[in-house]
Amino acid sequence: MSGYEINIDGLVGPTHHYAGLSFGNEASTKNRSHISNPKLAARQGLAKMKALADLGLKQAVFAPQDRPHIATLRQLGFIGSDHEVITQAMKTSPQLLSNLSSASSMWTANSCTVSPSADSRDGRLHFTAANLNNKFHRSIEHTTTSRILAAMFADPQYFVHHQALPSVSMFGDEGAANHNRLGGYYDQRSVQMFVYGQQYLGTRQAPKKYPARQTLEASHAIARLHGLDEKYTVFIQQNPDVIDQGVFHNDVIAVSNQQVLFHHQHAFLDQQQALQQLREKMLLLNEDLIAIEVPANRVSVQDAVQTYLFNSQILTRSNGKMTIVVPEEARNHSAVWSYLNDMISMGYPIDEIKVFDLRESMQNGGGPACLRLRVAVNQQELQAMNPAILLTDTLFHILNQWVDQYYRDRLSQQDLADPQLLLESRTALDELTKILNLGSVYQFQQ
Ligand code: SUG
Repeated sequence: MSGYEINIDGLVGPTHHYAGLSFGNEASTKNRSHISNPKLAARQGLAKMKALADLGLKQAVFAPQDRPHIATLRQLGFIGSDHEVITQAMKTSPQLLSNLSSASSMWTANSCTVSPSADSRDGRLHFTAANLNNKFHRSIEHTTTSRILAAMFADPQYFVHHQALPSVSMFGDEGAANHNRLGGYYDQRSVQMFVYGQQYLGTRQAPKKYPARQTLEASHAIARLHGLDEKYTVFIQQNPDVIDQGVFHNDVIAVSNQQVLFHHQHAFLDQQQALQQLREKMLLLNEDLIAIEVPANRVSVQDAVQTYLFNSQILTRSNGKMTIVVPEEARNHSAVWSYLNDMISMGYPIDEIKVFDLRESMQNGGGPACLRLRVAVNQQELQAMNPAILLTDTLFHILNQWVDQYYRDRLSQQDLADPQLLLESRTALDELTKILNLGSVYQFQQ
């Protein structure tokens, strides 16, 4: 194996709660106002990270954002001390305070789009922070995301950071959740596959009920910014009908690793044509596409949305074989579990299933793949990145202790106005920046 894929998982923030903020994401809507358990959420995420690091994979940690976001509340006209700002916001609209307190940055698949150096014209690794402009609570993430990314990948000799695209509907961008890379070794040129929900300028099909968050115009802009070669880039439209069934990101219906594309029969518009295009581009690199298409008569779109079968991680182990990482919900569903067990005996490279309890994140529509950002690097880039974010046994223990010290095991919407929560969160994040050697990445630190 040459090159590495680093999975950078979002550490769940201390204000994780269920606010029903994401129209089109059915789990978010369904679990609105449920009591959350931030401590358990963070521990569940850390347990997954540790298990993958124990498999010998490169695993890293992405810091959460500071919430409630006082700076935005001030921008919206709330004044006085930080405590007064929060109290007034709660009085005016608990839902508004929820928006500014969401721990949604935990889903780091949405933090940015990443193009490895092997694919870029200038031979550097490119990051574009996602504007996430379809949802207000997520649209405020990208400034801090950019700072955290820069603190993790600082050396300009290897890493390039682009600011988020203009925050308007035409350039709606959801980051890596709508992006896949197919090829051979991680540090060799591969085909980049951008999946968009809707073409904004034009008359192509669009979903009717739920929003298409990613536009073709945004995907094109990112491919340009990252200096990608058209010969090895494809733009595929997500099936608008499945967006209307709750597939708000492409990573709820398809996932790739190296040559493998694991996807549902109804994932894409004009599916066979789209796959043929991908296959042809991969052949230019002497790679064969291994398309694992799950038929609707084995797993319906509804089953996929309920269990997050495709929001799985497919990971290459040191022997070249692959493991699929799925949430507990996939094991608890008989049709999905039976398909998965059949699939691993079909002779594909995937021959092992690992199951994780990620219930706290799942209840807001975030499975194993939402929680991680994939960054493919070569040896020099691995050496050049911030080593303090890589998960070791020691870091795992430190982070668990840190969570136990600062996180609550119960949080409701009412609790968001508690000034003590702001203090706890800020103290926790201040300490975390030292643990992960991030410098001053939060506004309250300046
Ligand atoms: O953007 N949920 C997130 C889930 C993101 C999942 N990411 C990927 N599929 N890659 C979203 O819809 C819910 C927050 C709330 O309702 O409290 C939320 O933001």
